[in-house]
Order: sequence, then C-alpha cells, then structure tokens
Amino acid sequence: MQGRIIKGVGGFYEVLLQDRSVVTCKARGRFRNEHIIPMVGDLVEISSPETGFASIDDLLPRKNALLRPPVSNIDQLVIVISASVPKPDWILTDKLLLQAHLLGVSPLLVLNKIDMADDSIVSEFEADYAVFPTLLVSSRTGEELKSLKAALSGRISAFAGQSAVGKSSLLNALFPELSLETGDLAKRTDRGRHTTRQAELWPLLGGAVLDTPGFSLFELEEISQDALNAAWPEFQGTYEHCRFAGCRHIKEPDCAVKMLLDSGKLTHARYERYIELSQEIEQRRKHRYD
Ligand SMILES: Nc1nc2c(ncn2[C@@H]2O[C@H](COP(=O)(O)OP(=O)(O)OP(=O)(O)O)[C@@H](O)[C@H]2O)c(=O)[nH]1
Ligand SMILES: [Mg+2]
Ligand SMILES: [Zn+2]
Repeated sequence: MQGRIIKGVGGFYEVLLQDRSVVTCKARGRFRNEHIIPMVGDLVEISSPETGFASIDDLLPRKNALLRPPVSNIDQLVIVISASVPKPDWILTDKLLLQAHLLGVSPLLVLNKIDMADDSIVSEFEADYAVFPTLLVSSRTGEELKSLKAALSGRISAFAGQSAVGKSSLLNALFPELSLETGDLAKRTDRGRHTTRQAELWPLLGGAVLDTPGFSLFELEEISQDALNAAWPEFQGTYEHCRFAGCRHIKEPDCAVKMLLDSGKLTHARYERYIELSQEIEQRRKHRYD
C-alpha cells in the first residue's frame, strides 16, 4: 500500500492512505542502517502484518525536501505577511520567494490582518508583488478566505512567515477542527518567538497543510547569481539583454534591468532588495574562500 507520512514521533510514523485512513507505522531497520530518516511529506510503501505495527518498507523519491522543519514533497509555499503588526520584513518575504523558486514550489503571497491594515503596507505589497499570486485576507473577518481555501485544495501547502502574522489563525478560521495554538503578540515575553513548534501535515481538501514554526533558509553562499536572477520574475526575458554577460545590474552601462526600473515594471524596493541579496551572496562566497 502507498501513503504519505503526515506525522513522526519517536520512531513512529502516521501514514495517510489513499482512502484517507491513517495507519501508525514503524520504519524498517534498514533505513537506520542506510542513514535514511523518513520525514513528514514522504510518499511511502507500507505493509501491515497480522499482528503488531505496520511497517514502512520503502521511500519513494522526494520531489523536494527541507531540513528545518523536516518536510518533503511540498507543492506550494504560502507566505503570510501582516498588514499591520508585526510590520512586514520584506527581505524575508523575498528570501522566502527565492526559497520557493529553488525548491520548485509555487508561491502564494497572503497579506493577512486586512481588517486593521496600514494603508502604506497594502500599497507597498500591491506594487511590489503584482507579478505573484496574491490574496488580501483577514482571519478575523473571514475576508477572502474562500479564495485561500480554493488555493489550498488538492495540494500540499506549507505556511511560512514571521511569528504572529496569523498563520495558525488563518488555518483555524478555515478548518476549526484543527484548533491550532495561536498567540497574542502583546503577551509574548520573548519577542518574535513562534507559538507553533511541531511539523505536522494536516490532511485537508484532498491535499494537506503544514503550519511551520518558521522556515529555515538555505545557505545563501550556495546560490548562484543566475539562480537569484531567475527568482525575480520581473526580470525574465530581460537580463539576457544587458550589454555585459556578467552584468550585476548595479552600475553597468546599457543594463536591461535598470531600464525595467525606468519603465516601472520593476519597483525600486524589489530592485534594492535584489541588490542586497546579490551582495550578501557575493560577500559570503568571498568569506568562504578567504
Ligand atoms: N486583527 C487581526 N488579528 C489577527 C488576524 N489573524 C491573526 N491575528 C492575531 O495575530 C496574533 C498571532 O496569530 P497566530 O495565528 O498565532 O500567528 P502565527 O503566524 O501562527 O505565529 P507563530 O505560530 O508564532 O509563527 C493573534 O493574537 C491573532 O489573534 C487578523 O486577520 N486580524
Ligand atoms: Mg502559529
Ligand atoms: Zn544588467
């Protein structure tokens, strides 16, 4: 039988089968011998003996995998941003978009807390991310939650974003049966600490969601300039036309990206964050070889 691991605790795994039933399994000893650790999201082959626990016999190849939280085979990264408090960390948003691009998963940008939105945040969001799929929602009033639900249907989605932006609140508003723990920003002692800790896939709407306690970012020094360019959809079909092949899009003459800026197809904010990431990647690479 084939299924998907939705939870792992102390060597036991909960596997969701095609008929939507869940079986508790143990992994075969050979996984440990081969240093393979099954993770949430894995598609597995299991067998059920007459007595005792069912076992995971095989792991199917992973489409993608994250280390923190350990989860595989994600289809969609739902990046949640707050339209009020906490104030958006736009560079984090861009890093998550880059992460989605590197993993080959489609991003969905969700601006939450639209019920108490700061107008300047909404306009920045709308201007900077027009090339991406976006939703303006409120877990409190239910605004646009139908669209969010539709976007989650039939796919494996991971929710990511700063602490207290309302990831768990959105999931609770859509699926009250989850009763995920949510937190009041004001009551938190340690600012920015995440309420959500465990990595668990919740099977829903023919797909599943993962409420992550944040998202580990890849190591920036491992990213090539080409990969960074490819993660900025505004550039596509453009940067190949820069006069210089290795153009960094900073001060070079006849830079196609700078022309995009003039035409308004790329916002200054997104451009500046691109340069910031590009320089960070370069700095780290230099340090590594020093
Ligand atoms: N006004 C308003 N407040 C919201 C909304 N969504 C969530 N909140 C509040 O924001 C706070 C944080 O919400 P959580 O759902 O715990 O945030 P989270 O993103 O899951 O946070 P972590 O688990 O720490 O990563 C809570 O006090 C919520 O009540 C919203 O749409 N509008
Ligand atoms: Mg949470
Ligand atoms: Zn250029």
